Order: sequence, then C-alpha cells, then structure tokens
Amino acid sequence: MRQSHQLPLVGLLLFSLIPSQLCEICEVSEKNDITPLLNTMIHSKYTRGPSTANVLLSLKLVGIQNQSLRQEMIKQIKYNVKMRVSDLSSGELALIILGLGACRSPEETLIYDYHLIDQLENKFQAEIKNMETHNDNPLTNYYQLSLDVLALCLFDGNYSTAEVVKRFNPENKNYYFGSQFSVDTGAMAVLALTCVKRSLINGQVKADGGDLMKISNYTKSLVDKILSKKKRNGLIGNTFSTGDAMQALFVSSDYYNENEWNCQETLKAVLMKISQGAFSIPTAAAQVLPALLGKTYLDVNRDSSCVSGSGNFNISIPEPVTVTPPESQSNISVNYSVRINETYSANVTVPEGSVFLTVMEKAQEINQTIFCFTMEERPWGPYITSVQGLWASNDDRTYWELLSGGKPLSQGVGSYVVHNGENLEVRWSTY
Ligand code: CBY
Repeated sequence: MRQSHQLPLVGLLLFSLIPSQLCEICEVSEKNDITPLLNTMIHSKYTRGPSTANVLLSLKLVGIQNQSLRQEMIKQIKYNVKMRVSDLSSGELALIILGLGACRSPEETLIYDYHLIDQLENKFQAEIKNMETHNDNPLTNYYQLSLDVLALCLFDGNYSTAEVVKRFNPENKNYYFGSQFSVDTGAMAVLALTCVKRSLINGQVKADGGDLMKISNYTKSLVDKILSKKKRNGLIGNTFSTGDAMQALFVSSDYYNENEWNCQETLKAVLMKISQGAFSIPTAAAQVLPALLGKTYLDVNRDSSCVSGSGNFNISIPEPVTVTPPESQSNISVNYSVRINETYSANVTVPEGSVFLTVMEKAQEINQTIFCFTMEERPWGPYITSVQGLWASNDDRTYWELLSGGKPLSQGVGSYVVHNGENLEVRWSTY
C-alpha cells in the first residue's frame, strides 16, 4: 500500500484506541434529573437550619443565582456567626467560610469582618489539643478536621503542614468507625490534602521535601481505600458518601487508572437514587449536587468556577412541590429495644409511614425510665445523644447506634421510615 493511503487508516486506528471515557463528560445532561435536589435545598424552611452553609456553598458552586434566597441564607449565617460562633463546631465554621467565600462574591468580606479565619485557626488548634489529651480523639471527627484544613488552605489561614502530615496518615483510627473505613471521611481528607499539596507545589506554603512525598502517598492510599468501597451498582460507600467520593476522585485522577473507576456508572447510580427520593434532607442534597455537575470544593476560590461546567446548562429554580399527607392512616407495630449490657424491649404501635424517632417517642411514653432519651439537631437531622441517661462521647468514641434486624442503618432517626414487624434497636456502641 502506498503511504498516502496508509495515513487515514493509521488515523482511524489511533482514534479507535482513544478510550471512550476520555471523550465523555461525567456530568448530568438532563436538568430535570437534579430538580428534586433543588427542591429540597431551596424550600424556604430549610434555609434557616444547620445546613444553610452547605446549601449556600453547593448552590454557588453550581452557578445557581437567586438573589432573594441567597440574601436569606446570608442573613441566617450572619446571625449565626454574630450570636453563636463559639457554639459552632470547627467543621460548621469551615463550611460557613467556604459558603461565604465561594465564587468571589460580595459576602466574601464577611469572612474578614468577623475574623472567621482566626476563629477557625483557634477551633482547629482546639481539635488538635483535644487529640493530645484524649487518646488521639478530636473534639469532633476527621471529616470536620478535613473541612478545617480545606478552608484554611483555600483562604490563606495558618496551619502547620507538619501537623497535617502527622495527623492525616491513612492508618489513623479516625478514618474508621469500628473496622469500617469511612468513605465520607477519606474523601474529605483527599480534598484537604490535595489543596495542601497544591499550595506546597506553588510555593505558597513552606515545608520540607519529605512532606510533599508523604502527602502524595497518603492521597494514593486514601484513593485506593475509597475505590475499594465501590459497589457493584456504582455507588461508593453508600448513597450518601458517593458525592464526596466523586469529588475526591475528580481531583486525584493521577492516583488511579482509568479502568479503576467508571464515573458514568457512578453518576447513573446516584441519579437513580435521586429519582427514588433518597436525598430528601437538604444536607444530603447539598453534598451530592456539586459532584453531579463536575464541581469540587477545590473550585471554591477559582475565578471562573461558579458557572456550570457544560456552559449551556441553564438551571432555573423549580416550583416547590406540595406534599399532601395520606387521609387515613393505619397503624403498624414494631419491636423496639435499648441495648446497653442488658436488652430492654417493648412492642410499639405507630402510624404507618412513621420514622424511627416516632417509635422512640412512643416507647418513652410507655416507660419513661427505660426509654427516655435526648437528641440534638445536626445537619443530617436529629442525632440521639443519650438514652437512659447514658451520654454519647467523642472523647471516648461512644455513641448510640441505630439498627434494624441487627444491621446498622444508613439513615438517622428523623428519616428512617419503619416497617411493620421490624426489630429496631438503639445500641450502646464504640466506634
Ligand atoms: N459532618 C460531620 O461531622 C459528620 C461526619 C460523618 C462522617 C458523616 C456521617 C458524613 C457526612 N457527610 O457528614 C459522621 N457520620 C460521623 C463522624 C459520625 C460519628 C459522629 C460522632 C463524631 N465523632 O463526630 C458517629 C458517632 C460514628 C456517627 N456518625 C454516628 C451515626 C449514627 C447516628 C445515630 C444517632 N445516635 O443518632 C448513624 C445513624 C449510623 C447508625 N446506624 O447508627 C449515622 N451516623 C449515619 C447514618 C450517618 C450518615 C447519615 C445519612 C443520612 N441520610 O442521614 C452519614 C452521611 C453521616 C452523617 N452519618 Co454518622 C454517613 C453515610 O451514611 N454516608 C460535618 C458537619 C459540619 O456536617
């Protein structure tokens, strides 16, 4: 064959060798797919709860501009930092900084007006101090420590690279709950470490050469652990950790091979969960949304970041959906137990469609001594802090674990809907 005839053939061959994934953008293409998330996030009653900063951050990252909604959220955040900054946990404050600072918008000045970076530095120090005095246990957890490092790194706060290297070793127990690697925690750490690594490379932060190497090794190992939690249906960890895992994998593509992760498959699995109504809590919706549009928390202070990746993806605010409760409800009965060393049980009758919390309230009415409990409002909904007067403690890594049929639940008491005949349990556990 003459050379001039060979050329197009060679071209065709080369083209067919380019993996198809390279050409695909892993991002939602149908705006209707994310409408349920937007509905959950922007429904007015949620703009005031503990998830406000997360919702603001998420909406800004994906380029949704709604002035009145934004003003309301900023008002709420302002109130929180003015009135109760000392009550905020380190991670909550970090999220506020990320939310206010995202996209170089006017409210960014609030970070400096209220000295939020200084306050976060102090809170981060308090986390480290607690680890020194309480057997390596932070005041909160490593998910929040990673948010702290991320916010300090993105907004030029002070943190010690040596401290990061010392604490974020992937074998550290704080990445695990029991023997299980926490995908959410690992993913947030990858984002934080990637930011730190970039600052070291750009020379913005000084460190000795070994630190950069260690951070790279940590990232590689965390990415491996995250990928090992990939499920057959494409989710990574569970429904609620997949968005964070996607963000981590977006920023760390140097650390895994293309054939180790099929982003399209993961995206499809998340879209399926959205269509099944899985992201009904604003925090859940806010955490998953950026990844679906190819965004990560590292895009927060990039100039051009806050427009939709595909350019022509124009999202408008959907009309709120009004849910009408069913007219007549039948009752169901479940078995409810509190397990410390002994097990205390009761049969409880609740209306069909009730959540775990309703069962606990009913049980408390039956026997105030055995079934009394306390809870507090967290970004993911109510969190059980004590049962029978026994309090969960981060210093001791104890908590009240929720189980059904002996298996841990992946939802909290405010969202898990119970079924007739189910064996529900709250168990005094360590993590
Ligand atoms: N966020 C945080 O500080 C929380 C970090 C987080 C890793 C979080 C999951 C992930 C996330 N994206 O926010 C986390 N959970 C932690 C750290 C913890 C521990 C809390 C104590 C501490 N050291 O801070 C602890 C005790 C191990 C824990 N979670 C317990 C529970 C159970 C709560 C039961 C109760 N007492 O009310 C529960 C219900 C598990 C169980 N079977 O008992 C639980 N967590 C769940 C299900 C979850 C998921 C919530 C999913 C949902 N739809 O409600 C979770 C997203 C989350 C919140 N926990 Co924890 C993990 C998942 O399933 N992917 C930062 C802050 C600023 O927002």
